[in-house]
Amino acid sequence: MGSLLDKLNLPEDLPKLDIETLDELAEEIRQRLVDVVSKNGGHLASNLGIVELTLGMYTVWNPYKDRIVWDVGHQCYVHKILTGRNKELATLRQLDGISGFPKREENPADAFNTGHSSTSISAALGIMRGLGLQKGKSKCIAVIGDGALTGGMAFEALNDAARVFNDFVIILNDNGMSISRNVGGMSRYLGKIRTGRSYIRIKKGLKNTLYKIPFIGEKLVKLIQKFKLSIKILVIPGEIFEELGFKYIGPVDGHNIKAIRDALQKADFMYGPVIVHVVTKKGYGYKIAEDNPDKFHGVGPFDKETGEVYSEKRISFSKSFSNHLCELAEKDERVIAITAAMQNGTGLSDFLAKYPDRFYDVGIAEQHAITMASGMATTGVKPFVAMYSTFLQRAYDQVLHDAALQSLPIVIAVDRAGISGMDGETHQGIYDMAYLTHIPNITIAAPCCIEEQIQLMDMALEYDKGPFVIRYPAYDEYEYDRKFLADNPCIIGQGLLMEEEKDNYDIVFIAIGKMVGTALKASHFLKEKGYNVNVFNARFANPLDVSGIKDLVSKAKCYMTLEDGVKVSGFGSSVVCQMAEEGIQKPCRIIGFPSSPIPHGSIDALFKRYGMDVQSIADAAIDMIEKL
Ligand SMILES: Cc1ncc(C[n+]2csc(CCOP(=O)(O)OP(=O)(O)O)c2C)c(N)n1
Repeated sequence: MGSLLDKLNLPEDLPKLDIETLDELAEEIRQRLVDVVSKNGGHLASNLGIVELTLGMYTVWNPYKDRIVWDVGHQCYVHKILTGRNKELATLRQLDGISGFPKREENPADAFNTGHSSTSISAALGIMRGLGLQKGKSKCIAVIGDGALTGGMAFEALNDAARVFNDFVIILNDNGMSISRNVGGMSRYLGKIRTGRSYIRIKKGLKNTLYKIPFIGEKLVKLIQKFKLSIKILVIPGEIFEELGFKYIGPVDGHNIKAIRDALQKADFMYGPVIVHVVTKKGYGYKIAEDNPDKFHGVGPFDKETGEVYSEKRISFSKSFSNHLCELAEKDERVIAITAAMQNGTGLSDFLAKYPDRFYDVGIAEQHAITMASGMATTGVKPFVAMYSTFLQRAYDQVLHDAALQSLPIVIAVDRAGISGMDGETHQGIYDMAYLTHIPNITIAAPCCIEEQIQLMDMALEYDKGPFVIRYPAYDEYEYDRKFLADNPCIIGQGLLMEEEKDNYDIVFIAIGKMVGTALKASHFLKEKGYNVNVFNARFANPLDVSGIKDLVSKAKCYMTLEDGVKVSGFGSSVVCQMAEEGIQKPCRIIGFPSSPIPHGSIDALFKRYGMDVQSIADAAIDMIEKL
């Protein structure tokens, strides 16, 4: 471990250090980031890009006294190193280790928990208003990236923040990137400021054009120079923010600690809301990440010398989704792909390469994505919106109000459904079945494997009676009998009995999605112990195969539902509710996650901790049978 990080009392010593020492410290932090993330995985490029900015901030503000809210929070590793967690960084994202996101419960310097994008300005404004009421003296600061600034909440908060008079600072960390290249009008505007084009070109261009106007040209230029304000909006960097009501400082070189410190000191002295526009480079200082900022945005363990990621050999659901969507697009011109800033994660980069005119990245704007897709569906095109389960939470109302109530046939491909693992509670995709199942006119399917996913996509393309959701995790985990699945293709609202039909079962497992494989493994274990078991692959959470499940449960002493989502209001609750309505009263157990937050950790470790691994399920089943 580097000597400065060991020697210094952080963050208190930072304001006393000279620039040379701060630069040296920046270097040490970078090495530490690469060391830890290459072993544990995590958000590397964003953290490398924000080293100098974080150091500069803590020469001016104290994170224990002032309140700093990190948007998304994925770039908080430097903050963690500087607030007493350098040693613990080795446990980053591991079960019971430190989180990869700010956590109030972890350290008082973490002012607000984040994970989903575009919340920082709202949260910091709330803290400021709360402290203001209590006559607090802290500075409230939101640090937001240009990617996060594309989210609707950020615009709502900017609108509100523009009228405050207190000490409120927004630091805009502008690297031109979301996970991939950033998109949209605001991004284009920031790009012009970054490159100085808005000021120089427009000013020069305007002057030259005016001069060319016969007789009055010269007079006009003088007049405009006199009343400079009238053309200010066109020529001064950050003028949009100033017109909204903010003071604007920038653009500042985000890798020059002195320039950052000077700008932030200036912001510190100002009254009212201030935006400091800092220009950074994602991956800065580690060439491999600088050259591939999207690959190293969020990355698994890798070789730090070569940058080679120790990646999965299995084909992911995202990849098969993307491959098959390209096939569908080739056959059917109606197919459109939509992402909310997650083109790589959802596998849509391949689609973009092949069908750029039929691909839309709308920015970090899940709500807009769903409503825009709904609008498109009214015109007869077939939008496939690919979104992580956790981020679809943002668009609940849009799914209900804009798509479902009008029975609009959009397809929502819900990726990373279930436990997503090391990003922790803000990113677990365990709520979607619970918050979607009750929506009118909605179909919710969960393939157990890639073959089923492909069949469901074909079905969704032809379906025209409402939104069609296909939810799937990163990988399927079981070696299915592919021929058996092909011989028994998906039919809407019908499940599939996975093993030969018998009577008088000791227990039947009613499983959905990824849990079908787990149920089959548990069932094999039970069979070896002499129990009579079967597994039902529900395939659909809505509409539920009530008659199929009823038949099977009627032949069993007891049953167990299995889902990789929350128990309350989820798949199992629907099954139990339906069985009760059908007058079937059999002992049952719902296997799923509790509603308490599920922390970070590997997927396997979390399944084990919550009693959802094969052995725990088999044990619970035996316990249930033996108690009958
Ligand atoms: C609501 C929501 N949608 C998507 C994401 C996934 N996500 C995490 S970071 C990120 C890009 C953020 O870009 P920016 O704010 O510019 O930060 P940078 O990593 O470039 O520093 C995205 C899309 C998220 N965290 N929250």
